[in-house]
Amino acid sequence: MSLPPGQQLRSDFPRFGLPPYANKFPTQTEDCSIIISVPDSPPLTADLTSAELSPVKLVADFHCVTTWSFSGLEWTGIPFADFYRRIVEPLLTSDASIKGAVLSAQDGYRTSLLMEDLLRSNVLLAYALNGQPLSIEHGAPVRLVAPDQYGYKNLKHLKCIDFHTDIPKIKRGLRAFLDHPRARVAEEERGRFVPGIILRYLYRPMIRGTAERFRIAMQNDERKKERLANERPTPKSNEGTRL
Ligand SMILES: Nc1nc2c(c(=O)[nH]1)N[C@H]1C(S)=C(S)[C@@H](COP(=O)(O)O)O[C@H]1N2
Ligand SMILES: [Mo]
Repeated sequence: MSLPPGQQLRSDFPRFGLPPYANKFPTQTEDCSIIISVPDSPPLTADLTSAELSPVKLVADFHCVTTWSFSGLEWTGIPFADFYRRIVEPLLTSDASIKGAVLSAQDGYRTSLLMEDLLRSNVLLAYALNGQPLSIEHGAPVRLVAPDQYGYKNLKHLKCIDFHTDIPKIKRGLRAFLDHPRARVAEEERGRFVPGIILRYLYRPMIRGTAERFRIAMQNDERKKERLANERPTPKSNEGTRL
């Protein structure tokens, strides 16, 4: 199998991301609806499980900007282009054309994408992975899957999509520097100003520690939930204490 430039295959698919998000988790993991907004209209909630949207399966590889890749993930979800044509386009009032979107997640993570990248046929709003509902690790309840873009555009725990007539620029400082507006894997667009071939070597040493940090944070969160579940009095014992 040939990998994109600078990528190396991993044997597992880790929970991963920018370190500040390691300890942030979605508050809601069941409801597959997202809030969408277009210029000059109030926001609207769209349910991805609605009958007018037909889910598809897509087998794709996943490429993180730090150079790890994982091969052969089977996602289930709604093709982004179908969602856009059926749900978003009918809301557009002005004839100004939509050029990009900002995606926001339940953990506070945000990213922007160009419409030409979002409307590719292999982009999904995914809610299942390998036949199971998305786990918290991999983006429950809904995530973007854009296999031609680096992982950092594949936003997990998707909450809102805001469509814009200009190309949205949402990151400042170092984040802006590291965020390429397109982040195409095939072109090695890892960052905005530094060539991808250089960033490869800067990012690669960060993989092990980041994966470990995300793994431990997940483990701690699971333990915390378990503890809370055990501490919570059952309805029966509640009754007993009532006078
Ligand atoms: N909400 C959210 N989405 C996110 C991130 C994040 O920290 N929070 N990290 C991004 C990065 S950098 C990567 S590599 C992938 C990792 O996806 P995974 O955890 O399913 O492997 O999620 C992307 N989407
Ligand atoms: Mo990443």
